[in-house]
Amino acid sequence: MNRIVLLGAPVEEGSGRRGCRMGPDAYRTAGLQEDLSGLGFEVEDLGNATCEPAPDAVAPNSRLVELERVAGWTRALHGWARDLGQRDAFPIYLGGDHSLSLGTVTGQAAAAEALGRPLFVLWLDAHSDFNTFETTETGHLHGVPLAYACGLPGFDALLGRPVPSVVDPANVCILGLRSVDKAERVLLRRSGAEAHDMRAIDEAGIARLLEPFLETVAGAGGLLHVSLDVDFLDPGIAPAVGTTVPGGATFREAHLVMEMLHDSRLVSSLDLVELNPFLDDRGQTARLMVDLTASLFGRQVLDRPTRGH
Ligand code: HAR
Ligand code: MN
Ligand code: MN
Ligand code: MN
Repeated sequence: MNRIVLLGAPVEEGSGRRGCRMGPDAYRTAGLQEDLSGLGFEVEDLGNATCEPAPDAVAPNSRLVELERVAGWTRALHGWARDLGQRDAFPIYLGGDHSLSLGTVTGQAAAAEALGRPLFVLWLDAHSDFNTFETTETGHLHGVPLAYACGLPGFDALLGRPVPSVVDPANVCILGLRSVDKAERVLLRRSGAEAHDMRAIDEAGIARLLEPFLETVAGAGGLLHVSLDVDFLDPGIAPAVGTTVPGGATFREAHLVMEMLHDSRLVSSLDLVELNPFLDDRGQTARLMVDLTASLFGRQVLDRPTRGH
Protein backbone atom coordinates (compact mmCIF):
# COMPACT_ATOMS: atom_id res chain seq x y z
CA MET A 1 0.00 0.00 0.00
CA ASN A 2 1.53 3.25 -1.10
CA ARG A 3 -1.16 5.64 0.08
CA ILE A 4 -1.59 7.17 3.53
CA VAL A 5 -4.53 9.24 4.76
CA LEU A 6 -4.26 11.52 7.78
CA LEU A 7 -7.37 12.30 9.81
CA GLY A 8 -7.25 14.73 12.73
CA ALA A 9 -9.32 13.80 15.79
CA PRO A 10 -9.08 16.90 18.02
CA VAL A 11 -10.80 15.34 21.03
CA GLU A 12 -9.72 16.35 24.53
CA GLU A 13 -12.86 15.78 26.60
CA GLY A 14 -11.76 12.24 27.47
CA SER A 15 -8.63 13.41 29.26
CA GLY A 16 -10.03 15.73 31.90
CA ARG A 17 -7.79 18.62 30.85
CA ARG A 18 -7.31 20.94 27.93
CA GLY A 19 -4.70 20.83 25.19
CA CYS A 20 -5.04 17.56 23.26
CA ARG A 21 -7.28 19.26 20.72
CA MET A 22 -4.14 21.00 19.45
CA GLY A 23 -2.51 17.63 18.74
CA PRO A 24 -3.43 17.24 15.05
CA ASP A 25 -2.03 20.65 14.17
CA ALA A 26 1.14 19.98 16.15
CA TYR A 27 1.78 16.90 14.01
CA ARG A 28 1.18 18.98 10.89
CA THR A 29 3.55 21.67 12.15
CA ALA A 30 6.17 19.03 12.99
CA GLY A 31 6.10 17.90 9.34
CA LEU A 32 4.35 14.52 9.42
CA GLN A 33 3.01 14.74 5.88
CA GLU A 34 6.34 15.92 4.47
CA ASP A 35 8.32 13.17 6.22
CA LEU A 36 6.00 10.45 4.95
CA SER A 37 5.98 11.90 1.42
CA GLY A 38 9.78 11.88 1.58
CA LEU A 39 9.65 8.14 2.17
CA GLY A 40 7.79 7.70 -1.12
CA PHE A 41 4.18 7.65 0.05
CA GLU A 42 1.28 9.51 -1.44
CA VAL A 43 -0.14 11.29 1.62
CA GLU A 44 -3.56 12.91 1.76
CA ASP A 45 -4.53 15.06 4.75
CA LEU A 46 -8.30 14.85 5.21
CA GLY A 47 -8.26 17.64 7.80
CA ASN A 48 -10.02 17.24 11.12
CA ALA A 49 -13.11 15.17 11.90
CA THR A 50 -15.92 17.00 13.68
CA CYS A 51 -18.75 15.78 15.86
CA GLU A 52 -22.02 16.69 17.46
CA PRO A 53 -22.53 15.74 21.11
CA ALA A 54 -24.91 12.79 21.61
CA PRO A 55 -27.67 13.94 24.00
CA ASP A 56 -29.13 10.42 24.13
CA ALA A 57 -25.93 9.14 25.79
CA VAL A 58 -27.07 8.95 29.39
CA ALA A 59 -24.40 8.30 31.99
CA PRO A 60 -25.00 5.15 34.07
CA ASN A 61 -23.22 6.86 36.98
CA SER A 62 -22.29 10.38 37.94
CA ARG A 63 -18.53 9.88 37.74
CA LEU A 64 -18.28 9.84 33.95
CA VAL A 65 -16.88 13.10 32.58
CA GLU A 66 -18.20 14.59 29.28
CA LEU A 67 -19.99 11.42 28.19
CA GLU A 68 -22.19 13.21 25.64
CA ARG A 69 -19.22 14.70 23.85
CA VAL A 70 -17.10 11.55 24.00
CA ALA A 71 -20.06 9.55 22.66
CA GLY A 72 -20.36 12.07 19.83
CA TRP A 73 -16.70 11.60 18.95
CA THR A 74 -17.02 7.82 19.21
CA ARG A 75 -19.88 7.77 16.69
CA ALA A 76 -18.12 10.12 14.26
CA LEU A 77 -14.76 8.35 14.41
CA HIS A 78 -16.31 4.88 14.29
CA GLY A 79 -17.90 5.86 10.98
CA TRP A 80 -14.67 7.32 9.63
CA ALA A 81 -12.61 4.27 10.60
CA ARG A 82 -15.13 1.76 9.26
CA ASP A 83 -14.92 3.59 5.93
CA LEU A 84 -11.18 4.34 5.81
CA GLY A 85 -10.36 0.81 6.96
CA GLN A 86 -11.84 -0.57 3.75
CA ARG A 87 -10.05 1.82 1.38
CA ASP A 88 -6.74 1.15 -0.32
CA ALA A 89 -4.89 3.56 1.95
CA PHE A 90 -3.32 3.41 5.39
CA PRO A 91 -5.20 5.63 7.90
CA ILE A 92 -3.32 7.54 10.60
CA TYR A 93 -5.58 9.09 13.25
CA LEU A 94 -4.00 12.21 14.74
CA GLY A 95 -5.16 12.72 18.33
CA GLY A 96 -6.53 13.88 20.43
CA ASP A 97 -6.72 11.99 23.72
CA HIS A 98 -7.00 8.20 23.86
CA SER A 99 -10.82 8.24 23.99
CA LEU A 100 -10.61 8.66 20.20
CA SER A 101 -9.76 4.94 20.06
CA LEU A 102 -13.31 4.19 21.21
CA GLY A 103 -14.22 5.07 17.63
CA THR A 104 -11.12 4.18 15.64
CA VAL A 105 -10.53 0.68 17.01
CA THR A 106 -14.20 -0.35 16.82
CA GLY A 107 -14.42 1.15 13.33
CA GLN A 108 -11.29 -0.64 12.18
CA ALA A 109 -12.69 -3.86 13.66
CA ALA A 110 -15.88 -3.41 11.64
CA ALA A 111 -13.79 -2.77 8.52
CA ALA A 112 -11.67 -5.87 9.17
CA GLU A 113 -14.80 -7.96 9.59
CA ALA A 114 -16.15 -6.66 6.28
CA LEU A 115 -12.85 -7.66 4.68
CA GLY A 116 -13.01 -11.10 6.30
CA ARG A 117 -9.78 -10.61 8.28
CA PRO A 118 -9.24 -10.82 12.06
CA LEU A 119 -8.13 -7.56 13.68
CA PHE A 120 -5.20 -7.56 16.09
CA VAL A 121 -4.34 -4.59 18.31
CA LEU A 122 -0.94 -3.48 19.66
CA TRP A 123 -1.45 -1.02 22.54
CA LEU A 124 1.72 0.95 23.36
CA ASP A 125 0.92 2.73 26.61
CA ALA A 126 1.87 3.25 30.26
CA HIS A 127 -1.80 2.48 30.99
CA SER A 128 -3.93 -0.46 29.90
CA ASP A 129 -7.04 1.74 29.38
CA PHE A 130 -9.06 -1.29 30.44
CA ASN A 131 -11.49 0.36 32.86
CA THR A 132 -15.25 0.18 32.36
CA PHE A 133 -17.92 2.76 33.20
CA GLU A 134 -18.25 0.87 36.51
CA THR A 135 -14.58 0.63 37.48
CA THR A 136 -13.22 4.02 36.37
CA GLU A 137 -11.95 5.95 39.39
CA THR A 138 -11.43 9.26 37.58
CA GLY A 139 -14.38 9.18 35.17
CA HIS A 140 -11.97 10.17 32.38
CA LEU A 141 -12.98 8.23 29.33
CA HIS A 142 -9.46 7.97 27.89
CA GLY A 143 -9.08 5.24 30.53
CA VAL A 144 -11.63 2.85 28.95
CA PRO A 145 -11.12 2.40 25.18
CA LEU A 146 -9.39 -0.97 25.15
CA ALA A 147 -12.00 -2.57 27.41
CA TYR A 148 -14.68 -1.11 25.15
CA ALA A 149 -13.13 -2.45 21.95
CA CYS A 150 -12.77 -5.88 23.58
CA GLY A 151 -16.52 -6.02 24.20
CA LEU A 152 -16.70 -5.59 27.98
CA PRO A 153 -20.26 -4.85 29.09
CA GLY A 154 -21.97 -1.60 30.06
CA PHE A 155 -20.84 0.70 27.26
CA ASP A 156 -23.92 0.81 25.01
CA ALA A 157 -24.43 4.56 25.55
CA LEU A 158 -21.32 5.30 23.44
CA LEU A 159 -22.60 4.16 20.06
CA GLY A 160 -26.22 3.96 21.23
CA ARG A 161 -26.02 0.19 20.57
CA PRO A 162 -23.60 -2.66 21.27
CA VAL A 163 -20.22 -2.62 19.50
CA PRO A 164 -20.90 -4.29 16.13
CA SER A 165 -17.51 -6.05 15.86
CA VAL A 166 -15.50 -6.62 19.01
CA VAL A 167 -11.78 -7.31 19.16
CA ASP A 168 -10.93 -10.70 20.66
CA PRO A 169 -8.78 -9.99 23.75
CA ALA A 170 -6.61 -12.93 22.63
CA ASN A 171 -5.65 -10.70 19.67
CA VAL A 172 -4.40 -7.85 21.89
CA CYS A 173 -0.86 -7.13 23.05
CA ILE A 174 -0.08 -4.27 25.46
CA LEU A 175 3.49 -3.06 25.95
CA GLY A 176 4.86 -0.48 28.36
CA LEU A 177 2.59 -0.81 31.41
CA ARG A 178 3.42 1.01 34.62
CA SER A 179 0.05 2.31 35.82
CA VAL A 180 -2.93 -0.04 36.10
CA ASP A 181 -5.80 0.58 38.53
CA LYS A 182 -6.82 -2.12 40.99
CA ALA A 183 -10.15 -3.18 39.49
CA GLU A 184 -8.77 -2.64 35.99
CA ARG A 185 -6.02 -5.12 36.71
CA VAL A 186 -8.57 -7.83 37.53
CA LEU A 187 -10.52 -7.17 34.32
CA LEU A 188 -7.33 -7.22 32.30
CA ARG A 189 -6.17 -10.53 33.77
CA ARG A 190 -9.59 -12.13 33.23
CA SER A 191 -9.70 -10.97 29.62
CA GLY A 192 -6.64 -12.98 28.68
CA ALA A 193 -5.09 -10.10 26.73
CA GLU A 194 -1.29 -10.27 26.51
CA ALA A 195 0.16 -7.51 28.69
CA HIS A 196 3.78 -6.65 29.45
CA ASP A 197 4.90 -4.15 32.06
CA MET A 198 8.18 -2.26 32.01
CA ARG A 199 9.80 -4.87 34.21
CA ALA A 200 9.13 -7.51 31.55
CA ILE A 201 10.65 -5.18 28.96
CA ASP A 202 13.70 -4.61 31.16
CA GLU A 203 14.20 -8.32 31.71
CA ALA A 204 13.41 -9.77 28.30
CA GLY A 205 14.11 -6.89 25.94
CA ILE A 206 11.27 -5.34 23.97
CA ALA A 207 12.05 -7.15 20.72
CA ARG A 208 11.68 -10.57 22.30
CA LEU A 209 8.24 -9.63 23.63
CA LEU A 210 6.99 -8.17 20.36
CA GLU A 211 8.26 -10.84 17.98
CA PRO A 212 5.97 -13.74 18.99
CA PHE A 213 2.94 -11.46 18.79
CA LEU A 214 3.86 -10.42 15.24
CA GLU A 215 4.29 -14.08 14.32
CA THR A 216 0.80 -14.80 15.65
CA VAL A 217 -0.69 -11.94 13.61
CA ALA A 218 1.09 -13.16 10.48
CA GLY A 219 0.03 -16.77 11.07
CA ALA A 220 -3.61 -15.72 11.42
CA GLY A 221 -3.57 -13.56 8.29
CA GLY A 222 -4.60 -10.67 10.51
CA LEU A 223 -4.69 -6.92 10.16
CA LEU A 224 -2.86 -4.99 12.88
CA HIS A 225 -3.99 -1.72 14.41
CA VAL A 226 -1.36 0.12 16.48
CA SER A 227 -2.40 2.59 19.17
CA LEU A 228 0.60 4.66 20.25
CA ASP A 229 0.07 6.69 23.44
CA VAL A 230 2.68 9.41 24.07
CA ASP A 231 3.01 8.18 27.66
CA PHE A 232 4.40 4.84 26.41
CA LEU A 233 7.58 6.91 26.11
CA ASP A 234 9.70 8.00 29.03
CA PRO A 235 8.69 11.53 30.14
CA GLY A 236 12.31 12.59 29.80
CA ILE A 237 12.04 12.34 26.02
CA ALA A 238 8.28 12.96 25.71
CA PRO A 239 7.03 15.51 28.25
CA ALA A 240 3.93 16.63 26.30
CA VAL A 241 1.32 14.42 27.94
CA GLY A 242 -1.05 14.99 30.84
CA THR A 243 -0.44 11.57 32.41
CA THR A 244 3.35 11.16 32.54
CA VAL A 245 4.61 8.10 34.42
CA PRO A 246 8.34 7.69 35.08
CA GLY A 247 10.26 4.74 33.70
CA GLY A 248 8.85 4.56 30.18
CA ALA A 249 10.22 3.26 26.90
CA THR A 250 13.51 4.73 25.79
CA PHE A 251 14.17 6.43 22.47
CA ARG A 252 15.72 3.28 21.03
CA GLU A 253 13.14 0.87 22.47
CA ALA A 254 10.37 2.90 20.85
CA HIS A 255 12.15 3.16 17.50
CA LEU A 256 12.96 -0.55 17.56
CA VAL A 257 9.27 -1.38 17.99
CA MET A 258 8.42 0.83 15.02
CA GLU A 259 11.23 -0.63 12.90
CA MET A 260 10.12 -4.18 13.65
CA LEU A 261 6.54 -3.23 12.83
CA HIS A 262 7.70 -1.85 9.51
CA ASP A 263 9.62 -4.98 8.64
CA SER A 264 6.63 -7.15 9.55
CA ARG A 265 4.43 -5.40 6.92
CA LEU A 266 1.45 -6.26 9.12
CA VAL A 267 0.30 -2.86 10.34
CA SER A 268 -2.78 -1.47 8.60
CA SER A 269 -3.83 1.50 10.78
CA LEU A 270 -2.37 3.74 13.48
CA ASP A 271 -3.55 6.04 16.29
CA LEU A 272 -1.22 8.75 17.59
CA VAL A 273 -2.77 9.76 20.92
CA GLU A 274 -2.48 11.88 24.04
CA LEU A 275 -0.08 14.50 22.65
CA ASN A 276 -0.77 17.73 24.56
CA PRO A 277 1.17 20.43 22.71
CA PHE A 278 0.40 22.88 25.52
CA LEU A 279 2.80 20.86 27.70
CA ASP A 280 5.52 20.36 25.09
CA ASP A 281 9.04 21.68 25.22
CA ARG A 282 9.80 23.39 21.88
CA GLY A 283 7.90 20.73 19.92
CA GLN A 284 10.20 17.90 20.97
CA THR A 285 7.42 15.42 21.73
CA ALA A 286 5.51 16.17 18.52
CA ARG A 287 8.75 15.78 16.60
CA LEU A 288 9.58 12.46 18.29
CA MET A 289 6.11 11.07 17.51
CA VAL A 290 6.60 12.08 13.85
CA ASP A 291 10.02 10.39 13.80
CA LEU A 292 8.57 7.21 15.30
CA THR A 293 5.86 7.24 12.63
CA ALA A 294 8.56 7.62 9.98
CA SER A 295 10.31 4.54 11.40
CA LEU A 296 7.03 2.63 11.12
CA PHE A 297 6.91 3.61 7.44
CA GLY A 298 10.42 2.46 6.71
CA ARG A 299 12.89 5.19 7.57
CA GLN A 300 16.21 3.50 8.33
CA VAL A 301 19.85 4.41 8.56
CA LEU A 302 21.28 1.69 6.31
CA ASP A 303 19.62 -0.47 3.70
CA ARG A 304 18.62 -3.80 5.08
CA PRO A 305 16.67 -6.67 3.59
CA THR A 306 13.15 -6.95 5.00
CA ARG A 307 11.33 -10.17 5.61
CA GLY A 308 8.21 -11.04 3.70
CA HIS A 309 7.60 -8.78 0.73
N1 HAR B 1 -6.28 4.47 34.74
C1 HAR B 1 -6.53 5.89 34.85
C2 HAR B 1 -7.98 6.22 34.59
O1 HAR B 1 -8.71 5.35 34.20
C3 HAR B 1 -5.63 6.66 33.94
C4 HAR B 1 -5.92 6.48 32.48
C5 HAR B 1 -5.00 7.32 31.73
N2 HAR B 1 -5.11 7.02 30.38
C6 HAR B 1 -4.38 7.68 29.49
N3 HAR B 1 -4.23 7.02 28.41
N4 HAR B 1 -3.78 8.68 29.74
O2 HAR B 1 -3.53 5.85 28.56
O3 HAR B 1 -8.36 7.34 34.75
MN1 MN C 1 -3.79 5.47 26.67
MN1 MN D 1 -1.47 6.29 28.76
MN1 MN E 1 -7.25 10.78 33.48
